[in-house]
Amino acid sequence: DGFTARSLGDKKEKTLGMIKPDALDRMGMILDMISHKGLLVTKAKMVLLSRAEAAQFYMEHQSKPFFNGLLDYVTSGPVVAMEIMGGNAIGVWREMIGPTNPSDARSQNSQSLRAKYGTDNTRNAVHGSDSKESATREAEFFFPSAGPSRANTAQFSNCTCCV
Ligand code: IDP
Repeated sequence: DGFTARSLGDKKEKTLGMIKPDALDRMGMILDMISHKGLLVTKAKMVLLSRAEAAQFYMEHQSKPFFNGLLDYVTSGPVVAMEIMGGNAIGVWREMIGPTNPSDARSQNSQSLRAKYGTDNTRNAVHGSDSKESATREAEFFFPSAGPSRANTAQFSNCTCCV
């Protein structure tokens, strides 16, 4: 039987995941892992971020020494943004991706996504919201609920079975 949003019952916490440019060719495996954890991808979009958009997404890091390198990296190719839903989705997805630095990830749990697909502290394959507040802000960034369409992103009507 297929795994549907209906079977989530009241376990509908949302988080925002992003497959970064270096891991785009791992998308199939990443989607498989998400379903195996009992989470559901309820929205997805492939986007080539402009530098200004990337700076907006990562605004909390604008004063960090790695900010420019981070913008170079996340604008180097398309990313896939995903709204991921399920019980404790924020925590489960953070656990699945592992720590920021892939070498720490490899020493902690070799099965995490950053352990498997990350290269270094910048090129770490995936993103995940770290709190309810950032999940809301980041989901709104990629999947705005209202307002004018963003010029460079395709707008799709979203399935309403999960809301
Ligand atoms: P997180 O993605 O694990 O939440 P953050 O501290 O929010 O980590 O950093 C955002 C992103 O910035 C990281 O995923 C990584 O790509 C990059 N980054 C973080 N710390 C460093 C660093 O010390 N050097 C280079 N890049 C970094």
